[in-house]
Amino acid sequence: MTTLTTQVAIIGGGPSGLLLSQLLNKAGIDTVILERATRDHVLSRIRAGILEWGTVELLREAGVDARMDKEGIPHDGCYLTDEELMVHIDFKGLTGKQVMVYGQTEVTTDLYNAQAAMGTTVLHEVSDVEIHDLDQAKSYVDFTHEGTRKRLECLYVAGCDGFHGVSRKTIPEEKRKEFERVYPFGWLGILSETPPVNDELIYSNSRHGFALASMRNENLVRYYVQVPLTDKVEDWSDQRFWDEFSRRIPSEAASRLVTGPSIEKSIAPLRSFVSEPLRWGNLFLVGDSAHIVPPTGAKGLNLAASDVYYLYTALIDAVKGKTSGIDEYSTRALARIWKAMRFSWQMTTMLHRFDGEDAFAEQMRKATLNHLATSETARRDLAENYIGLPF
Ligand code: RFL
Ligand code: PHB
Repeated sequence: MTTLTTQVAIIGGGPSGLLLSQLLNKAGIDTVILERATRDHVLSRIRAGILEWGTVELLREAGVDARMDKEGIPHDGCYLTDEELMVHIDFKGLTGKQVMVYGQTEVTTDLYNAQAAMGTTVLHEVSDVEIHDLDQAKSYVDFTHEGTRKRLECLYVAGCDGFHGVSRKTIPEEKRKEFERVYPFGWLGILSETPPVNDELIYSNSRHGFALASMRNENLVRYYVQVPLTDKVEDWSDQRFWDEFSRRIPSEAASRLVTGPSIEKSIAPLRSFVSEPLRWGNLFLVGDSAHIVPPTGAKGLNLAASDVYYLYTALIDAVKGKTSGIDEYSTRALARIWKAMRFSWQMTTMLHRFDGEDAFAEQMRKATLNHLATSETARRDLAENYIGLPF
């Protein structure tokens, strides 16, 4: 059997795995990334669009800031609206901080390029990954690559393989505690080469359901509408999407809407999920492999980044023999994860209509938005969470 050796084996070459690898390599620690899909496949997944400033700074630390600084768009605020109120959340004025509009596909592209320049081994199209000896001084990962079974020996394993990966499931079921809430709707998202309907994001709770107007650049929009879980992408022609989207955003914004063909269209279910603990022997879970948030708070990729921050600093100490950081990793990361869980759940509850909900629920949503409209303290609380709690 071909045997490779590294200090940190990284399962999954999405944003978590790539960023962790890049930061460890910069600190002189050797890594190998095992990724199930092709690079093109990873780069074709249109997902997050909003980076917290802490994520921006971590990307700088990783040395992948040049294109982000040129092409990313800092945003000072966003709008939350229902059919009566339009509330501006002035992030900059309330917290002194901004967020950055820069797509996940761009972050991942920059990281793949940086990893290639670093000479890191990234193996694509690996399958049947099995993680072994997590309770021993050294562990190993067996996998199939280019038709042969191979082994990767390592000191530590980072499980960066997303919600459907193998890492979390390697932790014995009786040792895991899982928390989950599945929401009874999904988001249908489209990408279209048209100018944004507004210069800041609009989160809109209309009587026809939720819509979000986001963007990637001055001629590329990312728009979403809440849809029933039973809907399929094929049910949504471009025309149907534009009609529905324009009746869900404020009429003044709709009057400026420029429509065009979609270049991507997909439906994502909404879920909150946490699996505890994040550590099992030499294995550490990072990002979506351990937790999922509904996209309403724009937290998924940013939580992956804060996990990476806690883990990479701890691993640097651990390879030098100081293990207090890896011992604390799970507790430190989970404290921040649960706060982002709460915020994402609160934003989702405030902005969506739930089938079969009672009149009380609607009044609660209205009162929450009304409170935001009239209380700077409430707006500051939202802004502080949106721009990202400190790592
Ligand atoms: P990923 O991106 O799922 O990457 C995991 C990688 O692991 C590979 N893999 C395996 N490799 C080897 N062996 C196996 N057995 C494997 N199983 C899986 C996969 O092929 C993949 O390449 O997880 P990661 O790296 O933790 O990154 C997490 C983020 O992708 C995710 O949290 C965000 O996209 C969530 N998200 C958003 N986050 C934000 O911070 N801001 C946003 O504005 C935002 N918007 C979104 C979002 C997610 C969305 N969807 C589709 C879920 C909008 C949407 C619509
Ligand atoms: C996006 O641009 O894809 C996006 C922005 C904000 C969110 C979710 C997704 O809350």
